[in-house]
Amino acid sequence: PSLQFPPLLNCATELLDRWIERGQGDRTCLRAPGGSDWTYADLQRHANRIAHVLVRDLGVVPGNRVLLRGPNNPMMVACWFAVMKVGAIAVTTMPLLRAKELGQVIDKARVTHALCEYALRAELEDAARAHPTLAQLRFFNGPSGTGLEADMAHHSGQFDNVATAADDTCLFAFTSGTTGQPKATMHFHRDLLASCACWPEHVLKAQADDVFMGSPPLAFTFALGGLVLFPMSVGASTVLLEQASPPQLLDAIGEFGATVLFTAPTSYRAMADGARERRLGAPHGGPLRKCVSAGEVLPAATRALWKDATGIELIDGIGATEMFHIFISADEAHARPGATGTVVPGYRARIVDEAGREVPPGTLGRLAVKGPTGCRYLDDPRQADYVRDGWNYTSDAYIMDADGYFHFQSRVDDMIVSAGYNIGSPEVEDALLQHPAVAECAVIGVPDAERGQIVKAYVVIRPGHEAGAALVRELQDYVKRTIAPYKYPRAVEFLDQLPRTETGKLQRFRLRNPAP
Ligand code: 3UK
Repeated sequence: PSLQFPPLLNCATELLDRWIERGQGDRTCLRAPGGSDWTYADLQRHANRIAHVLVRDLGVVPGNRVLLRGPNNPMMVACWFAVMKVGAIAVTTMPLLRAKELGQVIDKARVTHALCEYALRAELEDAARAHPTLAQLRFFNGPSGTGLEADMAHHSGQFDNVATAADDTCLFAFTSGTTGQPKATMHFHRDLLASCACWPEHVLKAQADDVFMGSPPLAFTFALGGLVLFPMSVGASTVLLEQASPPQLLDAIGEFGATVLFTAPTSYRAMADGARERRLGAPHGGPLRKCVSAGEVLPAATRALWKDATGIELIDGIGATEMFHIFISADEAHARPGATGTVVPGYRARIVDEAGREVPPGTLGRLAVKGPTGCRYLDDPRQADYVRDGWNYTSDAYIMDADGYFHFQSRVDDMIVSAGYNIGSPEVEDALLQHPAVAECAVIGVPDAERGQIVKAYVVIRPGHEAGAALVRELQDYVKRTIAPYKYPRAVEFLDQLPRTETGKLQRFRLRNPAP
């Protein structure tokens, strides 16, 4: 794949129809528990029929915004490709959104049409009643012979894709909103194909016989890339799981023989014991060979735990909805504990100070990136803050070392300043995670009259340990022995679970301002 694209380009043609043109339509494409496997030709036929429904029955024209809503399953992928084929814009939404949030999405994206999993229809129907611009809804995976599938039966499995421009928008992806109002980011057909040519090509290096699997919802671009675009760009197959809690994921890895896995750091941590018992991992003779972690900082302790359990070195990568996918990462051979990795070929990255000037290696600053993908917020004044001179200014505080490895410190707004010291939460979290009593933890700064802020840790303990003053003291001493003592948590609170988004991200603002 190259980063040069012709003026007319449709990502469905490149990722899906090309395989049939090349006589490879019989390759397995999509698999799901309890369902039959779909070949590339099956997916094409489904997507083509849905494309006809969109154009002929629902009146979709290029540029219309089509909301997609459902768990990760083959029909969702067929709907997504159908939207690409007709030159419309896919507006992907997280399955857990309620009517009020769906209403915000409908307004912001000016959604006129929706394709939705039957089981998730109630909230969308409520939202559509309150937002009548969304006039056309079709439901799939409902009672047999009804809904979208019934309409599809009237149409041909052949469809001529709309000749979209390479820089026509095809996707509105909403940011996960760990803080503030969600923003919509716009991506072009060529952005998605450029993404396939960068990180997957240079870092992941998957092959046609790989079996992809993972937990994030397809509305998260980490999953749209990792579970749909990247496997299909190499002709591999992907297993779609509607539910992928750590135990469910462990079972599915065994059942389907997954070779490439995408999930969040906490999920690797939760699966480690089970993975060890099942002897998952190519070094132990199993099929699993590549494990990708993104969405949150990967603690060195979690990297070590997974390596010990499976023999597999995790591939960490930082991506962002704004950039579509991963731009700093390291493959198994180049991974360094405590570092996200080096810049992905195709991208440039640098660390800048408050004034936007590049700082020398070893200096803390804000991460800025530039490359073939980039941020375009839909109708949002924050665009001017995020993109300047083609550089995308992330919200992440990083240090680049002399070897060009990037070390995540914290989100810029989460940096703890205590008695004049800068303290990044991940470092304290990593120290705590090495203690046998700690299942999960989160560290934030809380206001303190004397020090400005103090370090506070929220800890979920493992079964068999007891919360209390003795454990607090033990954890504090442990951190003091593991990293610079001034970083130890002066406050420790035990919780049953940590507040997280649907994409596995910690919601630090909910720890700072607990709901009443
Ligand atoms: C944080 C990380 C440390 C970081 C994403 C891969 O997470 C994704 O997109 P979002 O828009 O969030 C972006 C923010 O999440 N983050 C993500 N990965 C890492 N921090 N180490 C990491 N490896 O704060 C970043 O700014 O939800 C990840 C691919 C596509 C994505 N959209």
